[in-house]
Amino acid sequence: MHGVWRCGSHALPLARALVMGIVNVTPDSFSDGGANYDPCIAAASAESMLAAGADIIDVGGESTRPGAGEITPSEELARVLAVVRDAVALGAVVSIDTRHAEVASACVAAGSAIINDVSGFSDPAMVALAASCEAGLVVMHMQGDPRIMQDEPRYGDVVADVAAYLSAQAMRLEAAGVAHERIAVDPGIGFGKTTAHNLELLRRLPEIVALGYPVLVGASRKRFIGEITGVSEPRQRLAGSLAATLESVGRGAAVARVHDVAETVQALAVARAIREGAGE
Ligand code: HH2
Repeated sequence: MHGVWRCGSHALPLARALVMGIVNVTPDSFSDGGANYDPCIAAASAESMLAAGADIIDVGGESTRPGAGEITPSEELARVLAVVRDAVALGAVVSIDTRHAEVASACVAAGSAIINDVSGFSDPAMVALAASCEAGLVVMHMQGDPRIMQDEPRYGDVVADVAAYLSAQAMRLEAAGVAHERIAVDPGIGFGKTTAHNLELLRRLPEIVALGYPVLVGASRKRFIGEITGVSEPRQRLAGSLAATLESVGRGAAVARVHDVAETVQALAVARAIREGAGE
């Protein structure tokens, strides 16, 4: 199954995996230590990720790091809006990473083509917004919320539970009038999951792919990589992140959400050439 992911005026082809570059306009992201908190630096990061081959730029203004505090939607919007505008002006397919309908709505009006909601469109205001626009949607699974999600997460069968949730949320969006081709799903690596849960989700990713939506995986620099390897500094987890991306794409992931775009593009090109004999 290939087809396209419809995101506003863009129809993103799914014949090869797409790379989504992460721009966190936050002071406290676990993964980059706040390197892109200054909007000018964030816009420059977006530009270099595009030059390195990013298909999508994901802009976020709220850290969802386990235990992170919440900020108001207006503070979040003040962080992201200029960066979204700059990235749109560069011609990027821009995704807004937010749980707040008010932030998503303003960013879609500013040209964002994708709403990436780590709370899985559980807020009716997000569903209403999704139904009222043409943006692509990322429906992510999270158990609990960022403040408490790592306090002893429990599942019956983690893959079956996550798949059932994603399917129900996607059907809810479709029932509200959202076209199937606008929806992508994401198992939410690290969101209310132990290392064993994350590994099981990645190993059995084809069961999520079988739902019939493009699957996005965000494993880049995450804590489970540190737990497996003993590497405690997130910025030192590139090699582990590449391994997770290649294993995910090999199991059918359509989109890789990553910090290190150039390295990911290179790794995916080689893996694809080996699989398909399609070297450049
Ligand atoms: N992970 C993070 C944030 N947003 N969105 C999707 N769809 N999937 C993910 O796995 C995902 C996400 C957390 O990572 P990061 O943005 O690097 O860190 P922080 O939340 O601390 O800013």
